[in-house]
Amino acid sequence: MENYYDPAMECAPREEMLKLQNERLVENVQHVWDNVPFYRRKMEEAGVTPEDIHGVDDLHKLPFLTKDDLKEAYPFGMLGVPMEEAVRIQSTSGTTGKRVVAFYTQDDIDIWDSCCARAIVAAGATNDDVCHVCYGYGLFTGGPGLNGGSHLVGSLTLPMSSGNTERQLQFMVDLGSTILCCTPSYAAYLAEAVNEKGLRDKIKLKAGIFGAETWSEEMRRDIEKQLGIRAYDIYGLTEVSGPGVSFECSEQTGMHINEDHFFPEIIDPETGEVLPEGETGELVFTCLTKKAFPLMRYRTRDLCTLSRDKCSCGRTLVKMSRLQGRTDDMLIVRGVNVFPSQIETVLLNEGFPANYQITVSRENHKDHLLVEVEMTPEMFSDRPGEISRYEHKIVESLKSMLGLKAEVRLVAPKTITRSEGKAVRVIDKRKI
Ligand code: DLL
Repeated sequence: MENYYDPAMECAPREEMLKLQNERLVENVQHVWDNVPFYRRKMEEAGVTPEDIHGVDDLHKLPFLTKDDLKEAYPFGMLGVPMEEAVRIQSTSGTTGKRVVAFYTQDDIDIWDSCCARAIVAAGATNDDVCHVCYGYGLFTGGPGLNGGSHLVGSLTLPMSSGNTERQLQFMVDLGSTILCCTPSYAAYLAEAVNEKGLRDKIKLKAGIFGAETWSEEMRRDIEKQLGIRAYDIYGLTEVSGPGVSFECSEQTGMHINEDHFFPEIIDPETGEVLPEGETGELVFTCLTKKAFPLMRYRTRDLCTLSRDKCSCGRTLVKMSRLQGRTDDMLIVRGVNVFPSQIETVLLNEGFPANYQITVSRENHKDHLLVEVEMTPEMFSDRPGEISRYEHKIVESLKSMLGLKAEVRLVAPKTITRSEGKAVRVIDKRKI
């Protein structure tokens, strides 16, 4: 609905936004100093007090927070309000060790919902739409975040959660879902099922809001084509609230950051030095308004670039590029840096679906990179000679993209396990 497109914030002149950010930062640093002993100690160790912070130009004086800090502070060490003011927790999707738990006041949730509402409106939705949310609900932020945003917009919200593809399709058809919210890998799976069951003419989808995992431009075009929709990227992380930290607009060239709430920096992950606009590095966020879990200079480990180039949608909010990977998902294979997203780009460019798995193992002290990729049903019916020709072609393309020889194995359609949430693309047996 109109009022969740907020031009006063989303299209503010740079000086006005900067003024607001400066005021909000000064206030939130004082809040953290007064209420979060864990971070106050870090500030004291760095020899900095709230009096040293007059605005975002002073941000570099503040110490970073890392995931390890949050694990150390688990569960209540970063809580910034008395327990009776906290109304919700959510938690990261990590599978090993202690999870990070993030706290929210009602105001924090209202801010988060409004950020998701901005994303939903930017994807073209109004209160006439039917918003089909099949991100997971529960501790994961995907379901609750988009659900809250959809309510604010006034769309009819279907809180489907993930899984049970039959039911997803039935509701999609019967209730006339128009906006699909899920991970891109689940969207690809649903698209496959829609076409197989001949439902393409029976669905009314017009847009998708897909995030929570890396996906390539090629995968976007593929999903768009298969479902006849526009597919928009959405980014966020539990520690900083959840989905809606940034979102794509009609231009589809990166995600506008809700920088009235979350101040971004890009740093060199090795040295911690702040990098100029346009350079690739690790994304760092400072929460300007959140009170229950007010993280300062949180290192996300996500790699991207920031841009203030004029956007055709009229928003002036800074844009982050599609994620180029994470500092911790980069594989080093025989000394060569490999991002799974590079492999995905090659596979989709060669006309394969985004159903693949990468396995790295070590044999006789030598790394071995295996890429298994599903064939389309048409390729599967080709002669065996054709199949090995496809394999050879991918080996060559990977070699020119990565400078590395990989083993490529084409497998039958539907043999790689489908994901309903975040896809598991990489198995690194060297770490097991
Ligand atoms: O994945 C929040 C979310 C839910 C975002 C639904 C978008 C949609 P976490 O489980 O805490 O939270 O995982 C956060 O997921 O640091 C990124 O590495 C990755 N990620 C999130 N969005 C994107 C995206 C949610 N659009 C981590 N593209 C982040 C690539 C993404 N990676």
